Amino acid sequence: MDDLKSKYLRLIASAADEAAIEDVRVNALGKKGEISLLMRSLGTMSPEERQTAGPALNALKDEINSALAARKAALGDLALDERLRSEWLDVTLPGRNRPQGTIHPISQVTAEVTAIFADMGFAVAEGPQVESDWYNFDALNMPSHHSARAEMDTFYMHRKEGDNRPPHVLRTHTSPVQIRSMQAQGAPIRVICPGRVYRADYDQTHTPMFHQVEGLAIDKGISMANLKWVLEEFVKAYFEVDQVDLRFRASHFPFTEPSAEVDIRCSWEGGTLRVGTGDSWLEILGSGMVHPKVLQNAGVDPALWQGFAFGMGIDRIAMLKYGIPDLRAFFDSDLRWLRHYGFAALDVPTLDGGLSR
Ligand code: 2U9
Repeated sequence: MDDLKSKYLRLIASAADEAAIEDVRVNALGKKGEISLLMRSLGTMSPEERQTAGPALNALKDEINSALAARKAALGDLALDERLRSEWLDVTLPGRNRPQGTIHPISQVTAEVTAIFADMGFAVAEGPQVESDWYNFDALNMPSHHSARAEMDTFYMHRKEGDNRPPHVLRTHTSPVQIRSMQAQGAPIRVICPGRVYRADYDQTHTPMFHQVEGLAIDKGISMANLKWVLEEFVKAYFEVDQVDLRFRASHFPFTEPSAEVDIRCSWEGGTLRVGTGDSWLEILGSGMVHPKVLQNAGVDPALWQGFAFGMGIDRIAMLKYGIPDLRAFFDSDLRWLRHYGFAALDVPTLDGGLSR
């Protein structure tokens, strides 16, 4: 009996879970268990033998039963301890409200440019990316024989066989939006038109889709002087410097007359751009006085109204301001690049709060 007792107490102590405990119980005290069989053999003993073996067997059975119960309770405690350890939660930790995504540099720069021109009284207008060739070309003083049209590497939409009307195009600039804005609201008007534009061109400095922002101001008595002031204010605010030097170089665009390309004074010391000082010039935009034919095409009388327009590449000015070396990375959706060059979602650019932080 002592052998049985130590054997079963050892098995119970080493039982690792409830199933193991149950196995031990069946082997010892089940119908055909070792101790049960011994108890059944009491009937075959002499009365004297039974008098000592009976109470001893009962005591053994009780001891095994309470060892089983104790082991079961201990395993339950261990399981509870483990759950308390692994499911522990510090409810005093602050909430984790950091957004997962970032604002793409192109969205950031569009917001910055919009904030600057909004402060000077310009509204924002948007329009379709698939345009008729009239809005994209003719209205802008680029008739079908015009060489500038051929130079624009235009994407043409498909026409059904036998339909000889000129095909629609993916707009090559946002200028059609200014035409639509003038048609809708007439003069005076001040708008900027940011958005996607398309040209069939792909190399280190060109992607088939890129972003432009164009501006238009039409009123009575507007001159190049107003253009120059607006652009100076823009460049100072955008590059976050107190002083800039602009250089207007005579140029030619079909939709403006006279036309000028605008450079800003800068330096490239140590490979980083500094705007305002230095001996280098950096081209950042094109501009001019809106051609009278363009005003007329948009339903505005050029004898009463005149104004200026300008256009720039958002991708290009984003690269310059934020030191982004490769244009094509803008459109790769590379998460590491987006985390590096992206902006915090809650930092909305404003002139008083700061454009970029
Ligand atoms: C209307 C009248 C005139 C918009 C203008 C430019 C000059 C210009 C380029 C800058 C870099 C295009 O993205 S880019 O390649 N743009 O140089 N854009 S004047 O002139 C307009 C627009 C609309 C009704």
